[in-house]
Amino acid sequence: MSQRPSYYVTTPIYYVNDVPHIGHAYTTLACDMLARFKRLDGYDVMFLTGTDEHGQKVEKSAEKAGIPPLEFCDKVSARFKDLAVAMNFSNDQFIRTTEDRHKLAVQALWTRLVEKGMIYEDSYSGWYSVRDEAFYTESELSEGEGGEKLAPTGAPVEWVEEPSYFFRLSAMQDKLLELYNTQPDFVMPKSRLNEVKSFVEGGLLDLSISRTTFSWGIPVPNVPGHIMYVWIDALTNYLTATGYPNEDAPNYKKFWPANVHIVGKDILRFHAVYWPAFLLAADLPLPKRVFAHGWWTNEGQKISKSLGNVIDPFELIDSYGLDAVRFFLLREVPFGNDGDFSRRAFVLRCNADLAKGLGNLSQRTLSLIHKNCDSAVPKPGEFTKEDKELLNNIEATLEIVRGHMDRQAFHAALDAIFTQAAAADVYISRQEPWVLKKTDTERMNTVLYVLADAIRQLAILIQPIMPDSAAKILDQLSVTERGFDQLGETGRITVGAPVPKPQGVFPRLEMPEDAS
Ligand code: ME8
Repeated sequence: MSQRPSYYVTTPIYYVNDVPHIGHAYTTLACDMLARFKRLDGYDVMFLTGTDEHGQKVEKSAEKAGIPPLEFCDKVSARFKDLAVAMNFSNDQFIRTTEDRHKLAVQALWTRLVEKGMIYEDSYSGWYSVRDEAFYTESELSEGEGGEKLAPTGAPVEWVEEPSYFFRLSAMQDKLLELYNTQPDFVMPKSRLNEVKSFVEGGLLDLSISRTTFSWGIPVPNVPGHIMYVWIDALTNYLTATGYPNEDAPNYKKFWPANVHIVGKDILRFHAVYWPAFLLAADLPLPKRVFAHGWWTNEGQKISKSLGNVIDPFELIDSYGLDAVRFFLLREVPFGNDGDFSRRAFVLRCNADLAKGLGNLSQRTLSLIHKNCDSAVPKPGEFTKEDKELLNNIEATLEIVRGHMDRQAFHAALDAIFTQAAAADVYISRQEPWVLKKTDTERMNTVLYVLADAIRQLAILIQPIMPDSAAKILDQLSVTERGFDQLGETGRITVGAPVPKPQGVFPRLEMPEDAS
């Protein structure tokens, strides 16, 4: 039986009211890098993504498209699945909230909350935003240009009056504050924890969790006419995928509670307040962390359909290649901060770190080996201090990267790896193997061996972010064992391994003409 530790990472499930854009690709990419890293690091991983298909917003979008809601959901959900393929996401499951297994899980959670006395019947009258699928109090609203009421997100709100079931959120205030105080890593980054804490300290109102004025949702058990509020439905997906309500299901036992829910800052309150409140009330274990990342803008502007500046991830991949897209999104902006997308920054970053950096280093090294060492990894002589220093520093990078990955500091993890690629670049310039070719072939062999092994290790380390490019580099070095246990001396590159004429892995990108 496998003794590997488990790791469960989730993305938000995306609304199918609209096709995927760069923001959706971004969150799932971050989870993908983490999932791939953990697998290589010996964990048994479950990585979940999917689509959120109920609620008024989706119902209205289907109406607008003139097709029944489920048919509409099938279509848009398929686009998110296409995105997962195009982005090379390694998700273990793709959940849809219209699946029967999910209905079962949500209804079971509801029944459990009823049994615990946490749900009661009343009626709701107040403001609701369909765009945000959220309730707002009068004091949260502002006035738009035409005098209309607006949610803090800028979304329009409407007055709603209907019979509704309520969740006793107000009763959870102390328990939530205790959670934030005893487990400060429950919400990251820290600035977000402070935000959540002050929201909860401000007092919590009970939450309306059923709707009666439309029908596109999961029915409340035993109460005709009521469907569940889309957020109690959506959040439960994280449990559904583990096999809940069967608490003996192997995946429930292995993976619940989740290690981290990675979400955008827009939906922090739902994940860091409502979700733990539901779970605490139901007496179910809490996820270990909610990480809220920042928001991408496009050349300084909010990304929106009405502004016509939505960045299409499929188009980006076509223009620049998949791994450049994957690399840029996580390398450029500290995870947690907001980021501005610009093609100029994209091209500059990818050319500096990939084409000129790691790409050039491996191309030069492999060509030198191919030409001067009979197309095979040469036998090294004694290692000098510089040789050992380079290889040891690269080997030590894993531990540094591990620390960053455990704090979802993806940019820092990449920085640590690319600092070593830069060190290898300094090494090749100092050692000048092209000069040694004429003066000291034995030393040239050692230098090229050291470089080949350095590149092998760097390629192993970049697998979570650029799996295809890493594979191309490792193929060219005839390296078949690619786990993190192969870093350092254990996996040293084999003398005599064939090195065919190298193919470029990271093409130089052209700066777009209109880039400022
Ligand atoms: O909120 N920058 O779904 P959603 C960064 N169904 N990330 C962005 C982004 C941007 N400009 N735009 C979108 C929902 N995102 C619910 C979630 S979970 C139980 C239910 C990403 O389709 C980011 O992860 O509106 C954000 O939180 C998510 O898409 C919102 O996706």
